Amino acid sequence: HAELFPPLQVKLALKLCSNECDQGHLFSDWDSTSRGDDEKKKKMMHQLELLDKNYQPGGLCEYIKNAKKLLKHAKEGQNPFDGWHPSVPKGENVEYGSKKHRELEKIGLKQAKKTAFVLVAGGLGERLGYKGIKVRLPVERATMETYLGLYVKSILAIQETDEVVRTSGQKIDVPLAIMTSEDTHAMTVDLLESNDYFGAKKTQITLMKQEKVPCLVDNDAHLALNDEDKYVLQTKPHGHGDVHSLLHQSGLLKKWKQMGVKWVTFFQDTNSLVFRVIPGALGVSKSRDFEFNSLCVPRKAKEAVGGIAQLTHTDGRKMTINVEYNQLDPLLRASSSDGSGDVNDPATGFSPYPGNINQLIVKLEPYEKQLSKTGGAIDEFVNPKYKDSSKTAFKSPTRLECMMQDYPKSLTGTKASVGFTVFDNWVGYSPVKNSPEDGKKKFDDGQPTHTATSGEFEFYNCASRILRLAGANVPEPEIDSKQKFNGMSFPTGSKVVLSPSFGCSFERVESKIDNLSLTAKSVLIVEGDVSFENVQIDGAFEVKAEKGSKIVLKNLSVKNKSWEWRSKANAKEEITRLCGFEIKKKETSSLLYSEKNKTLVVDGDLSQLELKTH
Ligand code: UGB
Repeated sequence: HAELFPPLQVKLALKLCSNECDQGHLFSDWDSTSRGDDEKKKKMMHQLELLDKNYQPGGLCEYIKNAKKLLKHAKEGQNPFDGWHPSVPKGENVEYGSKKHRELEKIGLKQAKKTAFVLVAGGLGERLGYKGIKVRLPVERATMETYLGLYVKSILAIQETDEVVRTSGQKIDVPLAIMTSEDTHAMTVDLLESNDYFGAKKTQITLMKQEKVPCLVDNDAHLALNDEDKYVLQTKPHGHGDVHSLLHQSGLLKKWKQMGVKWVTFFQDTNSLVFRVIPGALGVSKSRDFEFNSLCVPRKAKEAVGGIAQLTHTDGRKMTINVEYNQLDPLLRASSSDGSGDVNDPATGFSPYPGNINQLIVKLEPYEKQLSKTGGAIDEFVNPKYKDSSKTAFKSPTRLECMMQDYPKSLTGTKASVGFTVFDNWVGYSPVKNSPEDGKKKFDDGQPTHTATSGEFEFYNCASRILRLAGANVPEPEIDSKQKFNGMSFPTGSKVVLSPSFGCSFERVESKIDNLSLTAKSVLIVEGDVSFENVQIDGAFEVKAEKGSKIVLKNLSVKNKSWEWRSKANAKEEITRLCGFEIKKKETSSLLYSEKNKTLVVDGDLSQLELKTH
């Protein structure tokens, strides 16, 4: 069939049919098929060429070689941690709002402006059961801000702090790269475009699309063809670890280095709290000169977050690394004297291993150097589901995967300093990963639910607690066990939304509060440069100072009927179904000010506020 294809494709086909690659089965029917299939054959060669190009370094033959090795290890039951002994590593524990935290934030905010941000958003989030991309989900429904909107606005808020000046003396735009996939790319572009890039410049945001990898049918790493179409290869996502090779291949790392960027901060698609802890964690990276810093929270045993462990090899090598949640229990069982696995420490009620929330801060210069050597390749793993204990056949095709947090494995044996920073859950980690049904099972099991419902309430509760730490009088949230959302109850109280432009560090928020109190039924939504002096709120209050303008609120007592979060089961509308509630807005007091370079002082005069009855 050589005459049908360009020479490079013929070369690739011959390589795939070589003894080493052993993929002759892909073409075994070709002689007996009619000429009518030529177009399909061309498409298949095109797909193979793309798969070859996308798996870097090494192409498809390297993929097959790696797969054979990993499948052999899996069949033999080889433990990837053979020879490694786990122990609890030492890291930096930071109490939000403490003196140490304030100092770290001061250092970190300076670094934040020399940081490039990378959002991995190629996953579809099947566990959540949401049709769209996860970054389109609203973080909360008081304002309907999306995850992507919140992230971009947080980056812009960092950019706005003081002057953002580089060595060239020019103001620079803090860069954001987003890794998408075939599943999420078009919808991500659409979300950005239809929201005018959430106020960022188009050139500030770079999209990098990750490609899928071919599936494997057996232990000999034969590639899988589609059941319905023998000219199409089955493919699946390769995992978030692709982000490193994409950053390398795209040339972004070099570009950022030239711009004066010092740090790269990675984060995931749904964690509304991530930017609350980034300034402090950057402060830790800078002051301890960490080349790699994983953000962590205290982890409940068996929770679906990886655990950071120090692994020491029998030959003396050491590494501080994430052990993924499905591997932690067997590793701990194998190495403990009493066979206990992933269990809580009775003294604290948490696993002794800090939970990796996959917010990673790397130092750009050594990272860029290291990737130039490795091409960004990350240790892979395979997780085949076998038909039976003979481990000879799979239930369905599998594929190799890789994870972004495994980057430090490539640093083992070097002098690189790898560390981690722990913040409390309430301020650092609130992902939305599970459907209401799976969340309910976790709820019954006493585990965090990581649902759209918990995500929304945790967001409000975090802001309320920050206000409390800043001296405001906001009641602690309480659980009303009679009020269930999708069968689950959560701590709830005042619903507070502090937008990134109100303050991107604790000190900035604190500087805006001088005697503020809220009742439990209150809703407070603040955006922009707003300060509170002797303000009492018992109702719903939205206040917004547009960019460049300022509002000072003094001696005010805002009172109205407020809003209510009402439980609603089996709603037709998708988001309502995921959250299990709808918001009944009764009355809202609101204030918007947009005069540039001016300050509006509202001193005891309620008539300046608009009262909306919905
Ligand atoms: N993602 C991609 O961009 N591409 C892919 O191919 C796959 C995913 P999940 P999981 O912090 O909560 C991770 O599926 O299994 C993106 C860590 O491995 O949410 O819950 C995807 O869009 C674990 O150690 O990951 O586990 C999303 O943004 C723990 O830290 C991100 O990758 C856990 O997250 C994560 O994808 C956690």
